[in-house]
Amino acid sequence: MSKSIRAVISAAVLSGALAVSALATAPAASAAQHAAWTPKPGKACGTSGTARIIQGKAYWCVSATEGATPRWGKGVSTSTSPLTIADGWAKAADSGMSAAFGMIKNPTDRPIRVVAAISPDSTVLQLHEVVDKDGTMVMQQKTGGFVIPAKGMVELKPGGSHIMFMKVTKPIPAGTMVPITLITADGGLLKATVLGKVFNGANESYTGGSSGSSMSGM
Ligand SMILES: [Cu+2]
Repeated sequence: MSKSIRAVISAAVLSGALAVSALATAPAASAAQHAAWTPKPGKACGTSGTARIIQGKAYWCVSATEGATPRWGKGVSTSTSPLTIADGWAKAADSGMSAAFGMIKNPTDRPIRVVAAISPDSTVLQLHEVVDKDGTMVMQQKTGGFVIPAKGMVELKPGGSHIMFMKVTKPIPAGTMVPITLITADGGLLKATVLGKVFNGANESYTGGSSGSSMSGM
């Protein structure tokens, strides 16, 4: 998986067509470079789940329908989301994949849809669900993201919905706080930190990638 993501990123950077959230950790860029990274709405974006926040606008990359080529959406002006996350934590990991969990609460009287997430600790984050496929529990991208009901909540937990760190770029030791930002469909940003924790279990396979990667110990 890491190899294929790296290949996608390299191709993307070479073509100048798009950018990736890994750039959050890149050195400061010139104005010209910055402009070149601005996602183009409708353009293919490589890895679904890639998201960026540029000059007050949030952009995210998703497939319109299952299996379709993921493309950048139009930028949405950002604001502070009324959502909150309680008991947030992430599986401690040095590299590879990891996942974050917690209780996302919506205090408002309208449903709010979480569509993407970013973290400086992973190049791409995806919103995953776990489903039963022919008797095997597998995880896959949640089409449309997580809808948090009005005055309600959604629990992200091992064996269920979670925020997938597709490629950990900075080790997540147990006991440290991991920054993560959730992005909602209306541009709301929920900036949070979640606690790195040792966790073993929920060994679903991952079927969402072209490389057919799997991870254990999620
Ligand atoms: Cu997952």
